[in-house]
Amino acid sequence: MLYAGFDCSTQGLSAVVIDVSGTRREVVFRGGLSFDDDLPDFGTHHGVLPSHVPGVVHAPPLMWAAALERMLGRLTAAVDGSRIRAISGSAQQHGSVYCGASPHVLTRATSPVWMDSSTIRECGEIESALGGAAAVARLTGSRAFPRFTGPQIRKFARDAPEGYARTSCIHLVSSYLASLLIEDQAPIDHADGSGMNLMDLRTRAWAPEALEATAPGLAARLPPLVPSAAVIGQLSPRWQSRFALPAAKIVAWSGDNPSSLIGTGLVVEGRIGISLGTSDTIFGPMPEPRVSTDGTGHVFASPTGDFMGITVFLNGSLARERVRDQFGLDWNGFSAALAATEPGNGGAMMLPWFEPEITPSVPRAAVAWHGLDGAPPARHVRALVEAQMMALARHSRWMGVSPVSIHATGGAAANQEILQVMADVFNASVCQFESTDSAALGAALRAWQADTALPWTDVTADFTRPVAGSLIRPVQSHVTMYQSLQPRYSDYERAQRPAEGGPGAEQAH
Ligand code: XUL
Repeated sequence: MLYAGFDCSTQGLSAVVIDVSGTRREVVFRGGLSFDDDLPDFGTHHGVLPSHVPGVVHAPPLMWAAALERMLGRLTAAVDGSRIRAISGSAQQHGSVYCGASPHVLTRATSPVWMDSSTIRECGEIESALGGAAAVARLTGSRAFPRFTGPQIRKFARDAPEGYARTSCIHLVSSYLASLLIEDQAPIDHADGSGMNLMDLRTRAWAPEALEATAPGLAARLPPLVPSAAVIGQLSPRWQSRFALPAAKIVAWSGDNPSSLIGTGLVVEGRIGISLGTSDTIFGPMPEPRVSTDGTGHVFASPTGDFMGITVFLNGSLARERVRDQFGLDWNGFSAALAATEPGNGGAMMLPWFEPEITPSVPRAAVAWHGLDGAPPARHVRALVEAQMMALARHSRWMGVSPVSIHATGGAAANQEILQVMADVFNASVCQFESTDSAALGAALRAWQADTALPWTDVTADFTRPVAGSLIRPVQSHVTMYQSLQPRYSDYERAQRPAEGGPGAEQAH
């Protein structure tokens, strides 16, 4: 029995097929394609279209559709497609696709994606209409964010009223691709629906007041919401005959972060994930929909039926690379610098806001160093990594989760010295997890779980194992030291943040 999962990310589309026949638990296919390289006719650069308008970042939905078709071709050339029982998928969150009566008809040629930050005005308007940022966060799980779908829809309805009038159905990237597979308008799942500023997080229904505050006639243009484990239809006859596939069940597609939660085994409270990528992200399951009091985190419905919290820090590897290059180091030198310096760094600190930061909200780049004048490069490196870990810990407290174990993913998770600082700051054990295609794997696992209703721990156990030998335990003397350092770090962060304003700005605590 095979289950297939896709992930349509910013820069490419990947797929994973798992074989779970009998006692087998095996990944039998992994594939990925790059939008820029494999579909050059769409003219994207890093998966998005060149734009001259500040803050506007779009991509062509037909490129995602072409990528899905091409990947299905590769997949069926590699595995026996007739054994596929169910298919699900995930996609970059927040992006919106504007369709007519059929998902094959687009009423807007391009889709704003999550990197688009052109809707600051709309965020302000939506927040005012709904009683402020905190009220929007309480209702939808996040205050209004420029990349979230609601503000983007509002902008389209205002800037292109005719296009909006011709639009019958507004999809997320996930539900758009699911629609193509069933050749009908697919529903939006609760998890990806949480990234729109339109869904009532507690009832998991569209929030009428949020729809009202966003655009006229929006209720009629949104597909229904369904649980992430819903079977939404069957693979359409066209796909079946084109690729010799059976009438496989199509399970609701979801967002890449919710799918990655499953694909990295974060299905038990007390486990959290920290992804050290271009940006750093901390995310994990939450039993209750607590919302972020400082306005920077998000709560989404989780594919397991619970909730998940996620906080994004823009200056992740971006900042690590800047500091590495500033001192002419390579990654080995970076690790050696951490190994050669003392936890706490003799009181030296930094704030790594090389680019405007999402968490905490820092609207303009503003790097700060303290106590490091004339200090050797190694202490700068330690100051950076400690600052990043302190920020991850400080700005995830709102999730109310005390992590016992941390699943570290992303390129920088290969660095044991960074993971040691993480373990010491969080007072939790840390393991490195493979995450190259955690969202596509999560989608395949979701397809299996939806088909069988097996417990999540059974579904994830054999597919989400830590990298052998990667376990790092906290050192108690370092833990105590970092606990005493947290208030000083928090004061320093507060003092250094430039005057704020606009969406994403922190509210009073
Ligand atoms: C999450 C977010 C990104 C995209 C990337 O809120 O905007 O992680 O989902 O694909």
